[in-house]
Amino acid sequence: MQLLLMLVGLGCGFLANAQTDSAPASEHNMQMDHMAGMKFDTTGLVMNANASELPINCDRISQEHSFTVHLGTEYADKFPGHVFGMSQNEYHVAPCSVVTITIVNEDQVRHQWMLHGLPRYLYPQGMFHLEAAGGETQTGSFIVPGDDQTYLVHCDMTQHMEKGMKAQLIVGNGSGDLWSIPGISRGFNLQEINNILGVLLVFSMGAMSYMTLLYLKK
Ligand SMILES: [Cu+2]
Repeated sequence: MQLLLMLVGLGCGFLANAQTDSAPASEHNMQMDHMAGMKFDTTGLVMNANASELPINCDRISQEHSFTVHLGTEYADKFPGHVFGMSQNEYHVAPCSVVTITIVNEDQVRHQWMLHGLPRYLYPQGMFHLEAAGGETQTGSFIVPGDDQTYLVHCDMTQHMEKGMKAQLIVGNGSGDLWSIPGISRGFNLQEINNILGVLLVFSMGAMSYMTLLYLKK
């Protein structure tokens, strides 16, 4: 019995030591991550934030833009067939501007505001990313390059983009609308393509029957 108590005591001591040892290490990691434009905790995360380093085709910050975006099922109501939504599906910003995004997650599930296509020498994987746990808010900034470009914004949680969490950020004059942006552009319509294929099939069958008849008449 005494041996058992000793073993339990040793085990607890080891665990307590492990916890006190790991606390400074995780604080250190948080600081390191913060320096690289990253911040994460139980409320969510900010990844690749950058409000000071200029893209190579910018010689100064031209303007500052701020947007507060609400995320949740409520914003899907006006778009039939959608489940999740964003309060804003299009953003217009000036080339070389610094853009600050605040997301307010009104759902209980996690949501993201993820922008793709930024220069990789400034933003790892070309991405700026905010993520908020249910009921939480996150804020982050990034600087857009100097050319006219349309960037994809979406939530990358499984099926959230397909169910409505998709937007576009237009720098300058942009490079054309992306497809399937709720309230802005049309989606990829499979039904329409099926209809066209159906008409072609009927037409080709008719033509073949006519030719067969002509052949038989000979
Ligand atoms: Cu989402």
